[in-house]
Amino acid sequence: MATQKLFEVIQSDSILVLTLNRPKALNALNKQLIGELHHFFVKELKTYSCKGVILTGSGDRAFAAGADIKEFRTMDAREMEALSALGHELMFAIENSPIPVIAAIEGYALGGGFEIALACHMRIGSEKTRLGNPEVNLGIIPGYGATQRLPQLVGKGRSLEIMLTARMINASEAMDWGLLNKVVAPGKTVSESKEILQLIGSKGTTAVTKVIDVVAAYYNKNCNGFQEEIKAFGKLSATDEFKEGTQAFIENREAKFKN
Ligand code: DAK
Repeated sequence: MATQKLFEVIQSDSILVLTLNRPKALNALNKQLIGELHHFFVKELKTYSCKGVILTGSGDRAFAAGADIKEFRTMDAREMEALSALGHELMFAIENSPIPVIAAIEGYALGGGFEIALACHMRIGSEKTRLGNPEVNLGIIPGYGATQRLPQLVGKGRSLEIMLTARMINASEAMDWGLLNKVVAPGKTVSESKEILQLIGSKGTTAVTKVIDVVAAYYNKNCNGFQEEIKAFGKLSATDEFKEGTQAFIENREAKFKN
């Protein structure tokens, strides 16, 4: 019997909505789910014609309540290492996706679930959103990049507070700290994310991709972000998008980019 997929992909109006689909386990990330997400972001995404991706969880209680604790306590060191490699590749694929990725977070995003959200380009929460890294409660540390990505968003002191106390951050605090881009009513995170992606989708695709690349360069120790910006700027000035964008300004009309 074929194994049932643990996430579903629905495309509408050039936006892909990816839904983690283990509601009974609060969408906890088991090996299969990490594997499927990895396959999607590393292999399948490039075969779609789309302007944005939304990652969300099924049900109204959780984006994802972390790694599947029941499964990972049964895994040996070799399996853990293999999962670790897969998980890190997945997070880098999300973070470096040329297409914007937004996490639409209803309810809990904890541990590995929070780490996926941190790898996304933006995070939209609801009043019921709760974020946290409770790993120290289990005698481990975050393993999918939160030790590195969380300080990029909230700085060292707040990152240490989140990871050392394991306490959950509510939506208004997450908004104040810059963890969430916007807080909306429960049930509205996907529609809000769609609106943002439609707006981004009306811009020049190459410029959008370059913004993602060059901002990522700031956090890449092997890159000089300023040099990357200079190179990207030069390349963009030779594109049809640049011609159309500037022509539209002169003609006092909306730019129509051929994306
Ligand atoms: N894993 C497995 N099952 C989970 C789960 C999880 N993380 N979270 C919830 N569930 C299951 C519960 O066991 C329960 O199942 P049944 O008893 O109904 O069968 C069902 O989901 C509903 O949960 P609750 O009954 O607990 O619901 P409550 O509303 O009372 O509480 C909660 C919600 C989110 C506060 C609570 O469920 C909770 O504390 N969940 C665990 C949160 C957590 O500690 N998450 C794990 C963090 S550690 C790795 C890299 C990264 C990681 C691992 C490995 N490598 C590099 C290899 C990541 C680690 C983590 O994420």
